[in-house]
Amino acid sequence: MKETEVKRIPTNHKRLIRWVDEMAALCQPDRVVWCDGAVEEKKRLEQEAVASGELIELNPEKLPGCFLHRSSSNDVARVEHLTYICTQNAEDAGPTNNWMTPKDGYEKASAMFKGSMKGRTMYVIPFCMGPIGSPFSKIGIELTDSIYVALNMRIMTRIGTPVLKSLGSGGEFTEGLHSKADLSTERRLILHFPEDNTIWSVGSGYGGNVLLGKKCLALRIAGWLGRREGWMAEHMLILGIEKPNGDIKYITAAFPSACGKTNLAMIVPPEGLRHKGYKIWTVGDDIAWLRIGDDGELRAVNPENGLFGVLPGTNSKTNRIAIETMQRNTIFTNVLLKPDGTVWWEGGEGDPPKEGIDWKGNPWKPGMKDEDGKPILAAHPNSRFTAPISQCSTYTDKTEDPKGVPISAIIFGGRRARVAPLVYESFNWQHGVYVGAQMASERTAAQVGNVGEVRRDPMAMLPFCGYHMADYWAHWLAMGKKLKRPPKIFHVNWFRTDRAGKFLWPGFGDNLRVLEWILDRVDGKGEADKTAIGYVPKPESLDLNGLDLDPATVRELLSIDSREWLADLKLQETFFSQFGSRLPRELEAERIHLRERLSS
Ligand code: GTP
Ligand code: SPV
Ligand code: MN
Repeated sequence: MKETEVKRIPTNHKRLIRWVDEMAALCQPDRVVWCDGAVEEKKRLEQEAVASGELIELNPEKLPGCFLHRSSSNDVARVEHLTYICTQNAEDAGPTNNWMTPKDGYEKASAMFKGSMKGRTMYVIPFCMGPIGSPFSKIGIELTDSIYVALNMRIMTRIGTPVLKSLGSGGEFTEGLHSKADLSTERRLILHFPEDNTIWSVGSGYGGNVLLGKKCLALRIAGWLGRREGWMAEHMLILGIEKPNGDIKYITAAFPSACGKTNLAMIVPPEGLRHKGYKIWTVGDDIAWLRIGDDGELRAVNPENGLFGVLPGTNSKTNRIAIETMQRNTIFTNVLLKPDGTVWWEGGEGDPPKEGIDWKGNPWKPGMKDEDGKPILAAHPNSRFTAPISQCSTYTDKTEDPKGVPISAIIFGGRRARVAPLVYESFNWQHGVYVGAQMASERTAAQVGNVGEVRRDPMAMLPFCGYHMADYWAHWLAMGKKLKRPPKIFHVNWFRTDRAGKFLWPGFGDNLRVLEWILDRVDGKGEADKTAIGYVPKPESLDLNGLDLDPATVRELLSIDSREWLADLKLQETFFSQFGSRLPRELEAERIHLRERLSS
């Protein structure tokens, strides 16, 4: 082993220094580099990554400060089957999580980490989830042998010396260890040890598997902490809608991965509603930490500092703000490289380019087929961009407010070709928690698995709830009781289709028409029919001005088919049955009431 070379240790936090030493002894890097977060460091890392081929510099005139990264082709999405919660008792992880004992977890992963950083640099990245210095923020340290991870973490979180200062000589932090190791799926594990405030990730270099502040800390570990400390960590966007009179209402929305959070978080009002003068403010696009403020209101903070957004389908018609945001200082992952040093993906700007280099690094032309006759994609379906959230033109400095923004409505939503109507409102908080708990959605490319298959995904948290799902629902119910005015809870579905599989609802900017109705309901206005599943808008209570949608389609979008719902309820009952007596009786009661209402 080469003698580990440590440049300079910028902290006197003894436990931190000892832990870094121990992990370096395990992984045996050639060098240990503490990241300070400075601009010079960013430049240096970018140069190194370009020299090693991990990044490709894009056209500096057209896309200044932008880079392309190609991940290993077996490493393109979160791996839920390799993601574990490691607790002493299996019951604490619950039936929806993979589980190992901490002893097994540490042993299995240690064998993979052993010597995995030989010949590499170990970066020590101090990062803060939430504004630095806020009593509600959480600090983590990620040790990684990936320069790509280091560069992404500095966009996605607040990193470097200010974080170490805030940590002081004895502060609490989440220990995060990551190594790409050999990128083999056989030796890949994403392990959470909530009892030790520790995350170990090995064998991947991509997204939520390795940006440990994101799903691992800000959802799985934070959820565990939040349950003890009386707050919630949720897979939600946070958005402000300002009326011309200056009144801003904030909402959160939980949709499963690749089901429209980033898009809704920076929604552009459609032509037909422009005259109403709404302004949109983006507070967060993926994760919300929810707390009860001193005033008894629900408040939301975005713990992140950047966007890690889906690219396919993103263009200036569907999401103009995202396209503008990614014109500089952005890392593109797994997209097509065009001859002019810019990038493209399916559903991106304009027609497919005549040629380029695809996400795997091979020459590409439109219409190319693989040996099975399937079209060869220019970009991977889960290709993504990483950009600072502050570059978003709808960004608001409310994102920096340590107390968070007050929430008026919570929206759940899924990708359902059938069953779920465009929008409905729950009867009250308890029913709303049930609506979230019974949610289902078609699988997307954001995780390895069968795209399109319908699965229950409660509160869009199936892959991210770091403890027993039934206890998580009990926590939701308990939080509602503590709130002075619990926000109203809604459910939306932008993805209903006709028999030919075409979306019935135009989606994107037009979703504001649904948000308008939701805000009306919050204000005690907006007309609705009381149905078996909740309040559904009367067609005339949606402002469809400028939208060419025939009345039959609108009726279809808002229709509820009891037979379909009863069939769906069966699947939901099967899902609930695995929670046994731990299922909160309030949710069981809601389920029975729904069945009765649908059957009558
Ligand atoms: P994660 O980052 O994985 O958590 O995803 P997300 O929930 O932020 O999803 P995102 O907004 O990135 O959208 C995912 C895909 O859905 C993209 O291809 C979008 O173009 C598409 N999409 C978003 N909103 C709509 C909509 O209202 N209608 C339709 N048809 N597609 C949408
Ligand atoms: C998701 O899959 O929900 C994402 C992307 O937001 S990842 O960072 O991979 O979790
Ligand atoms: Mn997400």
